[in-house]
Amino acid sequence: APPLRPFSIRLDRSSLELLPAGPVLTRRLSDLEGLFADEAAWRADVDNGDPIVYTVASSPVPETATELPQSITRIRPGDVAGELYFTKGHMHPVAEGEIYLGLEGEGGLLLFDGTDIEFLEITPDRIGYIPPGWAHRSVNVGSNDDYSFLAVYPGGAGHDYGWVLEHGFGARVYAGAAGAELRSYPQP
Ligand code: PAN
Ligand code: ZN
Repeated sequence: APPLRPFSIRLDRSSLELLPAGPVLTRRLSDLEGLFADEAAWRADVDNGDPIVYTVASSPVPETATELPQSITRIRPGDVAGELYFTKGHMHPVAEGEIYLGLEGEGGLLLFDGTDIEFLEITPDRIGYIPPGWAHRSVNVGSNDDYSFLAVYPGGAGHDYGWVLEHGFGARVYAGAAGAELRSYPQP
């Protein structure tokens, strides 16, 4: 496909929609198989309504090399046996950077390079920087509200979800008495 012509996109501040809109992806709990620590609790919640965990609404910019796509992820509040709702998480196989801009709610950005763990707090108007070579997962750490953010990433970077199944994230995020708790686990 030829490169796009210049155009602008409106971010509707009340609905947090991108206009014009592109494809929207919906991830239910059943799409997150093998990712939550408590498998039995995950299964029970899937059988009991299989709730939507997050949506990803893309702009019309395609994921092709040299283009710069954007999307808005909205994560619902919730947990599986105390483990807060999150995105699947991925590594970009072509090592390139990415930015997230917080739009609503309280989020956490869990980053893992296979050795080191970082956890960034993302609230409205805060930008999180994801350097090349760091797998990333977003967590809704708020107890009642959606967490939404805008992502801007290189269109040729690709998305490797298998990396996460193999390496994990080095840590999990739980609802604690005094807010979200990051619990790291031993590395294999
Ligand atoms: C984001 C993510 C989005 C959904 O746009 O793709 O938040 O998370 P998963 O892709 O891990 O399900 C991004 O990081 N793009 O590169
Ligand atoms: Zn990414």
